[in-house]
Amino acid sequence: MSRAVLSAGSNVGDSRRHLASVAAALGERAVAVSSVYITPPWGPVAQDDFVNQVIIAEGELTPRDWLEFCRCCERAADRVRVERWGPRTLDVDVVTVEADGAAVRSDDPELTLPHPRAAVRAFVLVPWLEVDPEASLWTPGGTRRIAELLDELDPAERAGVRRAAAS
Ligand code: PH2
Ligand code: MG
Ligand code: MG
Repeated sequence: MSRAVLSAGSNVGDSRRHLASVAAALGERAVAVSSVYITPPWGPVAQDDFVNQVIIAEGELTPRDWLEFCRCCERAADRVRVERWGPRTLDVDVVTVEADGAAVRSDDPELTLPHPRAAVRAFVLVPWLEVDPEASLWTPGGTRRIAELLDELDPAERAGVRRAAAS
């Protein structure tokens, strides 16, 4: 059994429906689903706001299987890869995988674990904190509580991540 933290984002099409498709595909493997957050686009591309959500999932899946699951969700949302950091119907990233009680670490460029940018993205940390306030994350500087990582971000970045009204 492994436990994965997945981060989903969308800013094209029916974004709320695209996010909902991930938890639906997980079914009973979804053990915690955060609220939906409206988040300003991070990165060099000017684009619409995203909606983001974090899902904690458990199952008899390897890290590779979780990656394949994410890609399958993206394909089902007709995702096309146009531009790095650019607009997308659905992006589902594997943030961490815990197996046998330990965080899996991987330098595989296709699946780097933990996700190398998760520790500095408010749109990942804020929803994750909501569903697992005690969570911690391995970083090159040591294993850190995600609440602490959030405190170290620019307050404006944290404040930009707003919980959406329930739909
Ligand atoms: N994903 C990106 C680029 N920028 N910004 C926000 N707020 N949320 C995202 O999920 C996101 C982004 C590419 O993966
Ligand atoms: Mg991705
Ligand atoms: Mg991403």
